[in-house]
Amino acid sequence: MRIRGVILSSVAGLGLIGLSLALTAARRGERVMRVDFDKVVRATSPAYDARLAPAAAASIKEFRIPIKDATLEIAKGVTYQGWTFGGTVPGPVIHIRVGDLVRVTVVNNSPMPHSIDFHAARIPPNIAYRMIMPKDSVQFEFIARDAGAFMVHCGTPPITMHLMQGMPGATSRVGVLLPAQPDWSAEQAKNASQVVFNGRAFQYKENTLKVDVGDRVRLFVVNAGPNFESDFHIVGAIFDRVYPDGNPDHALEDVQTYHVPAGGGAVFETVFSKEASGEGLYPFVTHSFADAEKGAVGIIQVGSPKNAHMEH
Ligand SMILES: [Cu+2]
Repeated sequence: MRIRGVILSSVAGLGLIGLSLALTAARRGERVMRVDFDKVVRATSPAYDARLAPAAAASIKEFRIPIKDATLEIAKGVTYQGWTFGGTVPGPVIHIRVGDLVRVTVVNNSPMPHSIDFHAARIPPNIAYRMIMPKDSVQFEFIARDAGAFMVHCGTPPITMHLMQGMPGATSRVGVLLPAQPDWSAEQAKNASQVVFNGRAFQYKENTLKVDVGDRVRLFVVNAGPNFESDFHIVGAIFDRVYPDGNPDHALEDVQTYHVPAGGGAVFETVFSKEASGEGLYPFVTHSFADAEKGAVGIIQVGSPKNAHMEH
């Protein structure tokens, strides 16, 4: 039985960190992996690539993250000028293992000050998360001590504005964006015009996430907020495991819906076994349906169902 890893992220400038549930804490030599997110850019067309590749074996992982402006599409035909990590919303997905030494370099190639905040790190934020002026950079390192699905985001005030402009880096929903540009007053009133998985409304309804009958599917859901909870649910399935925070020590069993707080993460697992949730189409939603109707709905396609369309 294969395990499929899927990441889902919320809103604007956010990055997600998936810390593998496999707690292989032992150091695996001192091999170094380097990734420059100026060169490694996740596909966003026809939909943001939701697959999570296995974490590399190297125990030292170095990441270069550029901050840059980009034109982004939050719903069909609705674009805005966003602020991003690595040019996409959500930003890069950083997959590391507990015990890894993680080195981060953030380079600000945009015309305004930004910063970065790694929820996965235990680190003095006044140093690591300081303001990065245009053309400046910041470097810090930390040991990954906690398993989970973590948010990465810009922490420059006003933080909600930086989040709605596209500066989260990881998993689950909520775009508080109006046509053309984010609307500050609507955001302050918590009045979202779009609520999205991985940056664009309804993208996984049109481009379903495909798995095989018998697959165990693992979803890393991080809620970028900025201001909403996400009530994650798959129609026609039960999560046999939910890991609040993504921590294997927090496991819950047989759950229908589980909420992910703004700035939080969780890992969800279900099996599409032949005997139960077999071949078919399974919508995943935030069960706060006003948000689902604004874009936070996608479809997991199991096998090759004959009537491959949903009535709702
Ligand atoms: Cu920012």
